[in-house]
Amino acid sequence: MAYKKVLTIQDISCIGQCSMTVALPILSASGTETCILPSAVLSNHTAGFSGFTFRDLSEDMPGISAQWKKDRIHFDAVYTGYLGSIEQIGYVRNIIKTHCKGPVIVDPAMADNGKLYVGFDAAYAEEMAKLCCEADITLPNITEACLMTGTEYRTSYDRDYIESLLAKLRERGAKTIVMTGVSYREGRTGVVVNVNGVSTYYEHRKFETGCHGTGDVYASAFVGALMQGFNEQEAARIAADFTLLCIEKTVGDESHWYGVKFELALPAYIRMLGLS
Ligand code: PXL
Repeated sequence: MAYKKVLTIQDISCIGQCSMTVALPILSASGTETCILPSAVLSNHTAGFSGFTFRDLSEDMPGISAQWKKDRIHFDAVYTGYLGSIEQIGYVRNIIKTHCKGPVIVDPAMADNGKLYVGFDAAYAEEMAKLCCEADITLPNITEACLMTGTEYRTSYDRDYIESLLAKLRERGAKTIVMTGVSYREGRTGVVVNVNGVSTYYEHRKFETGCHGTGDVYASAFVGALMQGFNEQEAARIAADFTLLCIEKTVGDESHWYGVKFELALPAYIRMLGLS
């Protein structure tokens, strides 16, 4: 069994089952040593609560990196999610350059359903687009892919629309693209994995109600599978099956509107990876 060390950079939302509080347990369950660099600390995530506190940790990043440098700390991969500011994207770029000796996986984690998350603007989206295009693998949803390519967001589309989004991302320099939430027919959705310009599609059932945090659950499970030696297509399928199971365990509980009960699906994830 591979034992890899990954650094994940994303926020700590104290409440809400997203970003670091899902990445850390999911990556650990995958048998991956997980180091963390919090981008910001929030009282809770920014979607649906009455408000939120936000402490940007950008300023701490250069010092943390300088200390790691003294001890020659390196990671087998770096996986980034929700970041705190444009300035921070620059720090993250330097940390990747200094400490990463393997693949860089960037989840833009900035928009969904045609809209940027509260607190982000077009300038942030543009800087994040650049980071995604520098990465070895990026995992945008359709909204994020549209923002990154200046394309009009549509809820109704066909394969040509998705392929043109992928082509535009590749023109901007994107390498492997894992596009989530791609639905070509009623009741079904899936993920397109584009490697070297060639797309494969994994389709699965679609739940009518979307759950918050599934993008983070998906990206974390994908990275965990990748670290275990699965290729991009296999990792994309495992992450999709796991995310579906997380949603299945959550739907019907209206008190749990803020996230998914991913903990209940972790044993199944471990089995999907062949670890038990
Ligand atoms: O799930 C993405 C995410 C991560 N972190 C914070 C968020 C969101 C989405 O709303 O608000 C703080």
